[in-house]
Amino acid sequence: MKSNPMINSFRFLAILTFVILHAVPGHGQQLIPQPSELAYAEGRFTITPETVIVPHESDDLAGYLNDHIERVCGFRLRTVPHTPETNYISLRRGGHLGNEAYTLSIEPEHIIIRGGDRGGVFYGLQTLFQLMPPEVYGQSVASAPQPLTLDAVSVKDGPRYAYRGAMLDVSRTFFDKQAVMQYLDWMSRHKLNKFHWHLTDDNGWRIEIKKYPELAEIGGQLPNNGRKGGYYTQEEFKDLVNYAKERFITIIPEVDIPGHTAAVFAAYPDFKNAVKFKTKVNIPGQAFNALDVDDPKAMQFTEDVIAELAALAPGNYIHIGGDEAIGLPHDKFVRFINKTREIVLKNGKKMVGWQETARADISEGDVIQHWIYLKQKSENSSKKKDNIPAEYKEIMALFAEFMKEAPKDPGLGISKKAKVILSPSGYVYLDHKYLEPSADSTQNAEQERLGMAAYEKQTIQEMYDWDPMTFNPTVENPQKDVAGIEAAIWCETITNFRDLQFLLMPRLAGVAEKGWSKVENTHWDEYKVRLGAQAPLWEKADWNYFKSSLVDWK
Ligand code: TNX
Repeated sequence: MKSNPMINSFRFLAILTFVILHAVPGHGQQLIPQPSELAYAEGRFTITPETVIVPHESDDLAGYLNDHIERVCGFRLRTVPHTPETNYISLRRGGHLGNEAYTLSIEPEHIIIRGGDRGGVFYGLQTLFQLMPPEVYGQSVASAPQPLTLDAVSVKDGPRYAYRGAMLDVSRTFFDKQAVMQYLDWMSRHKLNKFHWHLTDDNGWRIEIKKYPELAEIGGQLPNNGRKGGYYTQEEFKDLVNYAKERFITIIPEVDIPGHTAAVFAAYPDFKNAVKFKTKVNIPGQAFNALDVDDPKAMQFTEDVIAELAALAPGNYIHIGGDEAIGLPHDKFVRFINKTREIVLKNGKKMVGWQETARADISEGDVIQHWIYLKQKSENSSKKKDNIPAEYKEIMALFAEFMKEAPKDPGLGISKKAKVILSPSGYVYLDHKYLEPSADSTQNAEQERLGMAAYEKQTIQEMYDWDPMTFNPTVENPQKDVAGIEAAIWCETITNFRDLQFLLMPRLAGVAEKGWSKVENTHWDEYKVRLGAQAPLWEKADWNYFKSSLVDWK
């Protein structure tokens, strides 16, 4: 490219002035997930009010970029159809890059982001934002215009897995539309692309179903440890589908059936409950009930609910739950899943189920989610069992049987040609309590309160140190059979959005890195430095993250 001496000398002055105002720390050490390739170069580019955006087509993603620039710089850039000589940000496509892959190059004359597809451009932008000052994650527009200088860098990047998910349990604690939007923002910032929305469980039914209004009206307002009830109207659901789509996130809605259905029975007590125990059981998170495949009313209900959900969610997948149907006879469980799977397929969708669904007649195109994988570091789990009252014997025996079967599920599903999503609880269940202390003692009470007591506490390092491809020998050929990974946050101990933030971060960032980055680029010692560099961004976003004492927060 020809360079104009006038522009060059102006740029030199501009750089001198603005680099002092806006030097970006850490030379890109703040990127999470770590890109495949990253190289620093000489020089800098300064975004000024004269900089223009050259979108790929019409206004594609330029508005989104401008929203972020405005927070840092206080001005928006013009978009132009043709690439000028210099001083532009170009958003391009093609160049033999794969889906979601991108290159980002910041040079003194310009910034060029090239994506293999639109998702790739989007992720190139996310990387660019992480190189900007923390205001980029703030809520407001900069009050006075200020140019922004960025160090020259060249990034070549693409995902390890096509499926990079995060699950949110809105049943145990309801989160409104605004909170879900923020959750989606945080996912997209870390290049996660599947939002698994756990919409129903014992504690609450959270999605309006027109044919069964009591589900949300009664099942969404159950007494729930003093927590607010609530549900999403279908309109809100659609808004969130669109909000997610703008962030390259597909929504995978889950109705958890046949078990975990106390909210359904509360709304429709005439449905037959296929689980009957002699003792009335009260184990937190466990209501022990299940829809009965031999009850025509319950099956009509299943059919109607899935039809409405399929019409609402444009993605390919519906998650039917299927976990922990303890006390439901095996034969009834299998027939229920078989029937429900047919309903999902009939509605033009594919089925995802928790790993137990591998026990039914699943097949090619189905997906199972492998979750039962604890890391027991000590013997105190058996001690806990001794404390369980004698009248629960029947249930505990069934539980033991259930857990014995569980390690076979992934292999069983694979033998039936299903694909596997990895959500091993020991690594990606973010409702584990943090083991190491916080670097900030004002977090002690929260740390004590939040997370499931039943799990052994884990440090953030222990939960980061794993490789999805090798951790579990029951998945023999992960290259072929693993679709991707997914973090899960269950909300039994969470009472509000601040609590949720506390358990989500920093661990969600670590799971995102395991889903995106090459395995050779994910080492704790190096990762924790990048993690520490997130602090200014997360502070600016007013996010209540756990300040692990294992990390030097900047
Ligand atoms: C198991 S994971 C459950 C949930 C609980 C979670 C707590 C799964 C499919 N079922 O019902 O909330 O453990 O971590």
